[in-house]
Amino acid sequence: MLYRRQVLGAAGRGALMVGAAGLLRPRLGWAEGAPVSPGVPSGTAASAVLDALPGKKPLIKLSYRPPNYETPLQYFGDVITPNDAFFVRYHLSYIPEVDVNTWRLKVGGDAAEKAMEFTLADLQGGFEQVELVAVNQCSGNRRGLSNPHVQGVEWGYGAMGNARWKGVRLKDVLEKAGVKKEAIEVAYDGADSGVTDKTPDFVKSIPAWRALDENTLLAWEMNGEPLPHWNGYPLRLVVAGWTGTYWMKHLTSIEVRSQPLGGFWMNPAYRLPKGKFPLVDRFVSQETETNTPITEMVVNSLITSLAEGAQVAAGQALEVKGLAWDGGRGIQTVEVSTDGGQSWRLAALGEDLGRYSFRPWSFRFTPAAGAQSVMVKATNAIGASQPLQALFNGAGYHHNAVQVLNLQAA
Ligand SMILES: Nc1nc2c(c(=O)[nH]1)N[C@H]1C(S)=C(S)[C@@H](COP(=O)(O)O)O[C@H]1N2
Ligand SMILES: [Mo]
Repeated sequence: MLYRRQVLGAAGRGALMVGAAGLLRPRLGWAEGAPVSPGVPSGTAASAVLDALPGKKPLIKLSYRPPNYETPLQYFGDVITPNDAFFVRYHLSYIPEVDVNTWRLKVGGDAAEKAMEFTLADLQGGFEQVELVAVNQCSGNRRGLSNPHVQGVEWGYGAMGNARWKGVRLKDVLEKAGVKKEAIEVAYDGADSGVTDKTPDFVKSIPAWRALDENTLLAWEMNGEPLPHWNGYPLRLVVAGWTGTYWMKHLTSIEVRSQPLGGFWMNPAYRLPKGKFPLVDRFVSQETETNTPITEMVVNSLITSLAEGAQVAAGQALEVKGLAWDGGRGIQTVEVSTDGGQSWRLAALGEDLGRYSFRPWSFRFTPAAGAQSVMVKATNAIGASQPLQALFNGAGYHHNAVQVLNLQAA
């Protein structure tokens, strides 16, 4: 029912490219369909189109069932990503439109003192309300840039967004039900499901310590509005700093557990080879000899004011703008190189909306005539930075290689 493709006008995608994305569309490198990121597999570039889900602006459609829609670069000019341009990621194809009047959140589990049920009004009225600006980024953001390419949704740069989330602390709700000493993980489920019984339900868990962290929220509001359907109406989990996989949408139940959660989406999905990434947040109850669940986002940055291949004026000062973010330690510096990485200079950091937010930055330089590259590298408060080459892993997670943007100055 929710899969009606909005008719985008007789001229279809051609008109959209000029109207919605024309200004950012470079002359080189991109295929016909949609402004996909340079470097994604050619099949993806050829088949991706701009398409609007109900209530959303045209986004880069990578798949329709389940809906996977990426935010085009043009919407990252603001530090807060607009709700109607915020990316959409689902694993399962049956996504019910939740009726908030009959919707309930169940809280229980073998490591909870008692089982409870909450309406949205119970949550809104029963606990301290909090707001937090935080980046929601898919573990597989930029997977399409993996070298060699790997299987999965071939995301470019836009499987992420930054929003002001409002809700209550998960901790406060769990404490109302009572958390037993033996609690090891907190698991949860959403209202969506597979079309057949064979599809494993999307159920996830986080360590108990992370569930009790004050920056883990049950959120009903995004940028001052109720959550859009496609971003989890009426309630979603916000696990600030951790990748999007833990940010369950259309949340229906929470289980405090004395045993680790099993199931496909915990293992083998969303795993990283052990020791490959500089992990800080560990998820010990799920670790194996060889791998670990993905946890917090790695340090990353993006140039947002210019697209790959853009033409710029030689001999005139050019302001380059972008965003930097990490898993919540906070961005310390952003450095830019305009000489292929030989020398790096500090960019100016913009407004600080908190350590889980995108941090805007800007940098001025004067391009000389000809081919000109701009590279950007962020470093966080604990000294973690971005590699020149992405650390390869089979699922294409945590792609945070230093971006190299090629411009033409004339
Ligand atoms: N119910 C439900 N919640 C979900 C998912 C899902 O498939 N179903 N996908 C997760 C993943 S992998 C990501 S990256 C984020 C994406 O959030 P968004 O669609 O609001 O951008 O939602 C998470 N929450
Ligand atoms: Mo994801």
